[in-house]
Amino acid sequence: MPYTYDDQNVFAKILRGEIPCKKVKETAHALAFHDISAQAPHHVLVIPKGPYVCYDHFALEASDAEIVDFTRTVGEVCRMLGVQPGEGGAGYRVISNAGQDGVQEVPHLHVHVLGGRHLGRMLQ
Ligand code: IU
Repeated sequence: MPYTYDDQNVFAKILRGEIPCKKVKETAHALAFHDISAQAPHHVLVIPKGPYVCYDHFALEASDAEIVDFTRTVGEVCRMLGVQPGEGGAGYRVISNAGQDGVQEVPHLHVHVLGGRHLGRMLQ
């Protein structure tokens, strides 16, 4: 087990219902909610319900059912927000920060879904 999961992190508390969130969607294995400090008109976080620290932890140790559910939830959130390109939306960005160099603030895997404005180039 390469990672130690801290079950006192804020997203663990949200999952346990100890802290409220503005829920967008909930499935068997995932929860999507609005980021409290939105960086774009649409800024939703999608987290798995299981105790995964970051993307590689989840991708390599979660069950197929968790991975499929989580991945589909990210896609469904994009469509719920109406940001999918070519179908009325104008696009989006999905980001997952990991560890110190990735500047990860909360040690529970989350992907940011950002949209609703031109997001600029991130990689040159
Ligand atoms: P990061 O990828 O770990 O750097 O980002 C964590 C995000 O979690 C950040 O955008 C915060 O605004 C967001 N967040 C939140 O939505 N609710 C909280 O209670 C806390 C952080 I603490």
